[in-house]
Amino acid sequence: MTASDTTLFPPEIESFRDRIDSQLDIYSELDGDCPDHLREAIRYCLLAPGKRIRPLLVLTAAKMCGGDLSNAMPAACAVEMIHNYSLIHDDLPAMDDDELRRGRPTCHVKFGEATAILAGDSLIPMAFGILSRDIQPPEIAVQCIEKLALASGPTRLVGGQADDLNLQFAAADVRSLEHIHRRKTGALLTVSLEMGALTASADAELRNSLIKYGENLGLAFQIVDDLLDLRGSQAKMGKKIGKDAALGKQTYPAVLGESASEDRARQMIEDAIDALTPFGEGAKALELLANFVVNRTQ
Ligand code: GRG
Repeated sequence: MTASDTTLFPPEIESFRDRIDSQLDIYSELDGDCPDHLREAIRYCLLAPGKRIRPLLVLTAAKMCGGDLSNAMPAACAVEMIHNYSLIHDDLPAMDDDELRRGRPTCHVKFGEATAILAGDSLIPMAFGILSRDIQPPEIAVQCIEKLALASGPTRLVGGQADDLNLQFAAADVRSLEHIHRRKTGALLTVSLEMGALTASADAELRNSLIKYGENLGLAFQIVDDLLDLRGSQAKMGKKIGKDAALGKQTYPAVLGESASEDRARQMIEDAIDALTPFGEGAKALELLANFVVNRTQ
């Protein structure tokens, strides 16, 4: 997969992609006190051709709430950094032990395990530094820091990952799967929308509508991810597929069956779109994105 293949979003969202990539490039230049091999590893992962769903959600939410894209951009880059750290660490031998990510060797395969751990570690303070420095006014910056810290911490992203690793060989039901994925996958997607709305100083009704959309989108995203791991294409996904079954992981298709998983994902996408009612016509971009998520092949 190359960057030019990743035209997955409606045009009005796609047009933000280059700006996100340029800003990530600037943010990861890092001065001479950062060792060259560490900088190289950080940039190798961060600038790799990902789908950029989370930063695109930040910018789209900000736009829908009448905000200024340049004030939302630091939040867009910060959440992509946290996401990238989580991918680097998830790929490590101690976790999912993956050799391929975004169509390239994973960070630890290319740079060694110690550098991969440190590259992931680096992205966390980089993200919070950017939020504290570049979002105005400072009260909104503090709210973004608080929300992203919660979403990426031990009760959300990290906790969901910990439970997912522990559940690997246990019997699961839909409730326990959803409890994991609301935290592991859903929290970062939802906080992306929330930060976009915050940087636009949106009112509580609009923020809550985006949060509800994000929660449903997150679960649907994970169901589709599980289905793609079962029947997707390695070339399109840019990572090894069939790993969940090989590891004995509990997935939606394993628990519910493929067809019921598809139905559930579609229902969640409908619920996500319904949550956008307060935005009226302004919701078009997120409706298209929701439909993309459920129909995606990569
Ligand atoms: C190590 C704390 C920690 C968490 C890891 C990222 C993660 C949590 C697990 C990855 C396993 C996985 C397949 C999760 C499903 C959803 C997900 C996060 C997929 C990857 O996100 P995409 O598809 O990736 O947005 P790109 O590469 O497009 O950015």
